[in-house]
Amino acid sequence: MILFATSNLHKFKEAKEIFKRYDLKIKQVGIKYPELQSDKLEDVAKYGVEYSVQLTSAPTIVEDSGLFIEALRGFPGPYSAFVYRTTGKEGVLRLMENLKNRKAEFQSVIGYCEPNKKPIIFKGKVKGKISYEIRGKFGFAFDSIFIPNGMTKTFGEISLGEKNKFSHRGKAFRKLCQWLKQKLR
Ligand code: ITT
Repeated sequence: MILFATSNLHKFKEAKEIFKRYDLKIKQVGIKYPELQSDKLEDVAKYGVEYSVQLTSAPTIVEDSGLFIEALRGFPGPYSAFVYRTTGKEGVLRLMENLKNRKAEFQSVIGYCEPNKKPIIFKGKVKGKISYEIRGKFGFAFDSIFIPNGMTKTFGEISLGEKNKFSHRGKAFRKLCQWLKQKLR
């Protein structure tokens, strides 16, 4: 059993769907770990999981993620949760109103840590573009304005299972699950 320290139920549901495919168990714990002020998701994930594992005393993960928009030089990136809470996806679309370059990517970094061990990092990315309007009501946060490369639909227009096949989080969690399976052999 792995504990996932997160306050975001959407993240947890996506992770759980992948764990299930690997026949592994994951449980949400509502620890709110301090978020380091850093430009790097990896630093935030490492610090967060080292903090959380001390409270759980069991194998624990945290996941830090963000949306990086090329024309905005990577904004909102590590500040995605804050930007979503404040200006929301409408604010991001407004910032991009006259911009032709719509390239963006989602990144996910998982920090995994066992008690008294060093954290291990797993990463995933998905490239795509920012739509011109909000489309779809599935998913969460920026899903309805992000179109992954090779698709015409936004993440907001596809199911959780479909999103997991392409998404940053799907990729990072599959890496983690493969590694856990290897370890259990
Ligand atoms: P925890 O820290 O408690 O896990 P959180 O939502 O605050 O939850 P982050 O600090 O990692 O998590 O913030 C990531 C933000 O990036 C998230 O709140 C969304 O705004 C955005 N984001 C990340 N992955 C996303 C996805 O798959 N779809 C839509 N938006 C996403």
